[in-house]
Amino acid sequence: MNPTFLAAILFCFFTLGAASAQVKPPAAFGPAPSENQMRWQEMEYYAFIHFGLNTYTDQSWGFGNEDINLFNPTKLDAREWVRVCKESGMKGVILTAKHHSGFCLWPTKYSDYSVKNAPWKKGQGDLVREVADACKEYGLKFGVYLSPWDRNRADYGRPEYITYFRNQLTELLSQYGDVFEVWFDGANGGTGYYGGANENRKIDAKTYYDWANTYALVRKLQPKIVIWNDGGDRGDLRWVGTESGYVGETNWSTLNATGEVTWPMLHFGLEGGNAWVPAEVNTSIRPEWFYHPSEDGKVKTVPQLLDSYYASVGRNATFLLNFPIMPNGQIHPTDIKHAIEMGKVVKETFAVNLAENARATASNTRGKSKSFSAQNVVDGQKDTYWATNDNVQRSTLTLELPKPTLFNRFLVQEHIQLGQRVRSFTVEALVNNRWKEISRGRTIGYKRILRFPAVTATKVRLRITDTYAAPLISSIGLYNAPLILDAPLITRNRQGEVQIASADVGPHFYYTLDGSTPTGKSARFTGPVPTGDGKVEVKAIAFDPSTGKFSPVMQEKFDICRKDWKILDVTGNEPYNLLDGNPATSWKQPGNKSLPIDLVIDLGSEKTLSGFKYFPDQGMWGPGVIAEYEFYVSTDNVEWKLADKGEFSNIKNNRVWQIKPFAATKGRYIKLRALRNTDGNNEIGYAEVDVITD
Ligand code: FUL
Repeated sequence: MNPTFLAAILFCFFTLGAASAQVKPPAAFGPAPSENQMRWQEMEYYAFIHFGLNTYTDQSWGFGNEDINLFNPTKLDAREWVRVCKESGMKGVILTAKHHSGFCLWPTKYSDYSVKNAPWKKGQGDLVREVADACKEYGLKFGVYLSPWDRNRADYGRPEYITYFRNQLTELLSQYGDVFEVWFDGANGGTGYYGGANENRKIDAKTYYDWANTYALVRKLQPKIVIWNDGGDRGDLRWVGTESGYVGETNWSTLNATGEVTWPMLHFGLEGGNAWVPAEVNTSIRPEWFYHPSEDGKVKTVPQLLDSYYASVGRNATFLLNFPIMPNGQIHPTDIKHAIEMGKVVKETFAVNLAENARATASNTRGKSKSFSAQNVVDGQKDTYWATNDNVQRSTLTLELPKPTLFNRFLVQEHIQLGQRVRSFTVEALVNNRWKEISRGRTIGYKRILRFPAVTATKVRLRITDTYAAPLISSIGLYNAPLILDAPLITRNRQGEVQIASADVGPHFYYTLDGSTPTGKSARFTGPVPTGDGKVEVKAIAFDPSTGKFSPVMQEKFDICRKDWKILDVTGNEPYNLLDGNPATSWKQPGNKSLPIDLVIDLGSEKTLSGFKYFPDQGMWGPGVIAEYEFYVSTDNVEWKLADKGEFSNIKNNRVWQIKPFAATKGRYIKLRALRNTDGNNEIGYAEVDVITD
């Protein structure tokens, strides 16, 4: 036989034989990401930049008539912004090309309200170009925010505006190279300048923008883009229902393609939904999106930023962190410092997978095939995965570590290209020869990172306890993150129990109740500490057991316990948020009241009162911060004595504890009367209210 012919036959025999022995990959389950969504998801962390005329007027939302001559940054260098983003570990930048005020950061042909008429670079500047070019130079992706709502345009609300809006989109999506994401903010309609009309205009965000055709235009101009839209048709991504920097712990990347999207759907996704709409967590490094000098002291700390990282990237979402730009055109040094430091911690934490040399075995492997073996979860390849047979509901993957290993993070990823499947799982570690559950969760998705106090283990196992279809796990990582040792937060609840906590998980806390400085020999905090009814001074420190380092000391003085206090003339439990010792919870007076608005509390028995304390709501929207007050004391809730009155100076800019001493007076009832708030409306809120006795 001709040897070439024989070789051909043998070749066919072996290749076909091998192919028939091959185990088929699992079929997709439910919706799955598009290539664009997949590429976007893998970016994980990227920046928002808010800059515009609002920066010069100290506003959150410009009215649309702000003086264009104000826009004159003198130290702007977009390359520097992008360098900071890159150094912080971010993979892209989304610029507010046009915010609600309508002012455009590029010299659009279609409006005069843009940089071309501003003093900056004598009208020759194009900030969109500068940022897009800097992104190219630094290897970051570029995205744009184009507000659908435009408070400057005379034609806003009429069909002509849609043409204008699409013309602008066309400029942005065709003149600046690749755009990875477009952001269509949901805020829509309301009062505005509107070319001098100065009126209130309402539109229906679902129909007015004709999203179907707007999206078609976007996709035609930028085939690789993802669309974020909060106000209209389903985009490629979803908002998570809060701007505070976290998504639900359980987070499905699905919604239904049509129908209403409720808040829980935004925050947790919709289990079993028929469309792939993954979550993007957007938050600002400061309370607000645009720069306000009053927030220079409120830049999120490294632990707070890390917390958001774990509550976004670590929960199957991406993280979009905003930098407000200062009037001089720069990012504030504190923001730079915190962002870079946070990026460094993330990089160091996840640099080496402590499980990379582990031997992985599984209770079940698809067709017993090597292609789907457990070992794939630690092979460093993102496209290989462990899979079980199709009908397996519960399964276990065990990692045998070469040596006892200390870790406090567990990272796990599903191969989401074939759908999000896992519905619940636990993580267990073999510690001193006994299996111990160290964490558990419901969803995994693209990436899940669990935090827990450090353990030393020789084996770790992932137990899939419920899943829609065979679990496809593409990677598992173990890491030992350095603990961030900020001075701990000390609170005392209504029952008089003291709690000590920090942004990180894992530090030990030591405390004293006698005024002495805590050390590693002081009482260790293991749970709420009862402190009785009286006053108490608590000092605490955090300690990292793996480095032996301590945090600075935190000190708090608490007055009498508030357990017998009753808030009068209110219903439900929510008002008691203002007595719960937790500065993050608050209560707002019902909206139908007009000023002055009273808060009346029965202290349960007569006290000698010598002052009061007020901590304003820390929320961003309508917090109802009291600016002017009167404080009354009564023994019988009938006759009231004015104990103090005045203003909370600078509370608008700095929402810290307000402490107001007054001449000692006896009473059982107190009344905090709000005369004015910082926003000139009737909203009144409280995060905490307390008294000073004796
Ligand atoms: C919000 C806007 O109204 C804010 O000003 C900011 O741009 C933020 C990212 O989205 O809805």
